[in-house]
Amino acid sequence: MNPLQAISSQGKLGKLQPNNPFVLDWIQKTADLVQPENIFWCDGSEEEKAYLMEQAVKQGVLIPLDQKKWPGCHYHHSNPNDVARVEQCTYICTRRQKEAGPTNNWMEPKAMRQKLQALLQGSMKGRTLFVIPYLMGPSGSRLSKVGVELTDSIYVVLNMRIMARMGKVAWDHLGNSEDFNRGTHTVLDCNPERRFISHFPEENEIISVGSGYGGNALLGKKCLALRIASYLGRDEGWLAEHMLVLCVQDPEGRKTYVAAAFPSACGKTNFAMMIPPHSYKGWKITTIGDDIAWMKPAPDGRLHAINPENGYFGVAPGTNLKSNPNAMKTIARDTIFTNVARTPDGDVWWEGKDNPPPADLIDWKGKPWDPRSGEKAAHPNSRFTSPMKNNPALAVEADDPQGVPISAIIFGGRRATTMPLVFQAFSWFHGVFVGASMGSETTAAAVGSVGQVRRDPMAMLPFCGYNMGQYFDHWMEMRRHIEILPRIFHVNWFRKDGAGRFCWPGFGENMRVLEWIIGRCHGQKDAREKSIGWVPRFDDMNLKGMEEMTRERFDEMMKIDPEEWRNELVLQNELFLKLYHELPKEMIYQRELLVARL
Ligand code: SAT
Ligand code: MN
Repeated sequence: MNPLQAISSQGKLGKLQPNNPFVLDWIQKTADLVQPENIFWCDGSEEEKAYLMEQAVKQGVLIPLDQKKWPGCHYHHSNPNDVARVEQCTYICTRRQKEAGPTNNWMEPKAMRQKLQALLQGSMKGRTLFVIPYLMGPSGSRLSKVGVELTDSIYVVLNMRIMARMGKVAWDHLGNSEDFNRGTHTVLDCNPERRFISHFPEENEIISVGSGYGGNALLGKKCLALRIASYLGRDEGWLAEHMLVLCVQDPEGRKTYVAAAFPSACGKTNFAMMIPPHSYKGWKITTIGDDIAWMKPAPDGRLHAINPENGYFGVAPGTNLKSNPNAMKTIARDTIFTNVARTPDGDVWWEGKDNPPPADLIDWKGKPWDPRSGEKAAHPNSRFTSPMKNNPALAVEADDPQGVPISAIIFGGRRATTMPLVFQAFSWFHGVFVGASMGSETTAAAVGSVGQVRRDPMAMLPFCGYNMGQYFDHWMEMRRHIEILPRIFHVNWFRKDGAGRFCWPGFGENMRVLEWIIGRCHGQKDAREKSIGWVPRFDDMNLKGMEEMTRERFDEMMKIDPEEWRNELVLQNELFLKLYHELPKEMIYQRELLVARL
């Protein structure tokens, strides 16, 4: 008899257990350690969802919203000490420190396991251990990966079932294989002193303790789909990237697929769901993914991308009918809101929502909100978790096991100065350098100061599961395996003018930049060669209908200021020096070339 049955007591639901001996053995060992009262095998069904929602509401973990206004939607307050990713508690545990590299926290795997063992011992006494089998990526894709998360958080289960394909689909994909990610998660007493988000890439394992929030706890997302996956991708010849993927369809019906990397909370979800301005008749944007792309060279010679996720974990503040109408429709049902503000009668609100704040608002900490207090009602990193199938602009290709062929890769940061609206790299190697030297202002998505420019290579600084220098090398090495290389671009929606106003309106108007980018990919748009790359001139871009965008304003937005660039080179060098021992020579050449051109 399966020994696990002795402690599985959950009636008729979630009976779906696999026969896979590796799964059973590992779960038994974990259960022996954490000593749960029950084991609940999640099957991802609607019936199970209804049951778990009811349990979560009973336990006060979720608060139902007004079901007329917000059908199927719930609210969650997190612990106020647990509201974002914690980079200082995130570890890459490889045998050699060099493997993790200077940009990651490192601990020797044995030492970390010992520490965690002590914390996990008996940690689920009197609690239920949920077994979450999940598949990252479309069913039947050679790029998809199976993970199993063991967690004591019902909130995590309910979020994971939105964010990943959960249940039988994962067991079927796995079969009797040993090739799955082992994820153990427990909230413990949610004490920041006992918070460790630990990755063991050599064992394809994650152990996360002490946090129940987002990227710390939904292990399929940043932990597996970026940190572990980037490590696997290096060894298996593919890329796991912090990128949205979208499809641009032009009036002739031609489809072009674009991947774009921006740091957390810099508008990836908005860009992925963008609605073109009125003047763009016949143009359409559809969403493949809004946060993560797995990309592998395909037999057709192109780089193909899938979105490993099945839902969106998006930033709520600033989301409204103007900034992102598709997101507003997506979150209108079956959504879990975390740390936004709410009203006693089950409505939600956040800074930058369409309507002014309703009376009687309850802030993200659960206290009555005083508009004069100067405090935000919603936490700046408050989130919505929504199924991607709710997105009216969902691409038909989102579920395609073949993925989509990428024509353009865009890197972008949040920069008040220095970086023009857009430029194109001269070559793949130059593009890798542009991504590698990227900087961006920090946001509320991670604990720490906000608004400081830091180097965030390819928006992967917090997510690269191995040595960043080797990661650049892997990017360059990919060139040999892709026959038809995507073109590489850099954008900055956030440059400010002398008066401190944004130079560019952003949102739907970004379509104009996208049109230039895909025009470049198809050899249909002109540009001028400048020191930093190919740059559009005023007449190269479609600016029709933008009265405020005069030639002067355009030139100011596109300006390459020698003083600012001197400073930029110094900042870039700080990261490169840190990575010096593993930095590919080509990166140094690219830097020298840039210095010479400037
Ligand atoms: O909390 S998450 O890491 O999932 C969101 C983000 O930072 O991108
Ligand atoms: Mn992200």
